Amino acid sequence: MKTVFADTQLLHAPRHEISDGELKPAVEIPSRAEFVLKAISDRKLGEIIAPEDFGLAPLQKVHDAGYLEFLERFWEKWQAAGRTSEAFPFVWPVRSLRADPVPNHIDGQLGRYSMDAGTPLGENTWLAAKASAHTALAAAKIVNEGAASAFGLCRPPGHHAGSDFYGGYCFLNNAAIAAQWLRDNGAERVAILDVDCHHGNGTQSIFYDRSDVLFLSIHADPREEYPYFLGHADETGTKGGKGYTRNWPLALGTDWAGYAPVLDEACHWLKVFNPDYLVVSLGLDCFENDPISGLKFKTEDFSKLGKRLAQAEVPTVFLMEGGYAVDALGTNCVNVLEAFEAV
Ligand code: FKS
Ligand code: ZN
Repeated sequence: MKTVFADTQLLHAPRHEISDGELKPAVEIPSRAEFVLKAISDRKLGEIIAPEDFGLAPLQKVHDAGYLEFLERFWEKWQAAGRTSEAFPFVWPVRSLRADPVPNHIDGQLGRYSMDAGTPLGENTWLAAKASAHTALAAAKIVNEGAASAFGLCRPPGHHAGSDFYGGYCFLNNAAIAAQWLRDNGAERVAILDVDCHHGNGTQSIFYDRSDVLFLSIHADPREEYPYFLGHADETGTKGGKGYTRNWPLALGTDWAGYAPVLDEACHWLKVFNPDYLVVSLGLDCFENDPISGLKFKTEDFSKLGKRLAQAEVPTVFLMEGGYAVDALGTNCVNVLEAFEAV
């Protein structure tokens, strides 16, 4: 299987995040990608290639123009305001406040275009996020050209980012951008299966009223786990998209024995939908030793996941999302991809 990765993705190097009520060392760090690259070459998964430049058009099909401009110009404005460190929002347009007009002040814009204070925005965030999206697009293109699968080593991740907001370490929704690009390049139906331990709220919201992109997500129950405000079982789509979103919130502590039947159910709906392509939002944070999440996969369970996904027999674009047990991240990731190819 080919892997796509751009060195530019390493330029987003957050130092801190707000987590557990304090400023802590960031966990979504460049070395995550380096550990995965090392496992890919050690285990000879296949060639690692850099993405071509897809420009902004495929990003504009998914994201709000004002939001993209905010990301692109952020650092310049931040510096003009005399700020030098990475940025965190501190005020949001919640219930009874107005999201529009978008404020002129950079602190207002940070709140308007974000969902949490756990996602630092820095000097090179835009460049790295754009490269991560291009990695997703290049992986989609490989599969669109006939390969059975491809891996986009996306980082920063994407699934929490909505049309006009960032959060959960995500800025551009790589999976949504890839799925939309596949739709625009010949596919009639695209399915997204999100197996990250956290609900893919951004991806769900982008496709919530559409029947051409199926969104399936298995994740820790949002009553107990980030992102807290979306991902419940009764969210199944709206308008023409009714029935084209499905969520399986799991109890904290769920292991492979509890997960496998749910994955079978998701694969059933995948089969019913009969997509031209499958995009997998591949979080590796269901791992038992992951420092920030509550599900209990063992290393060998990631191989079982890869094998089960292969049985769906759909051309598949894997895009990395979360996973923070850095020493095991490469092994767990390649376990999925290798097992997928072995079927
Ligand atoms: C733990 C605080 C956790 C935020 C968790 C974000 C999860 C991000 C992710 C992604 F794939 F997007 F990276 N705070 N004390 O893993 O879903
Ligand atoms: Zn996650």
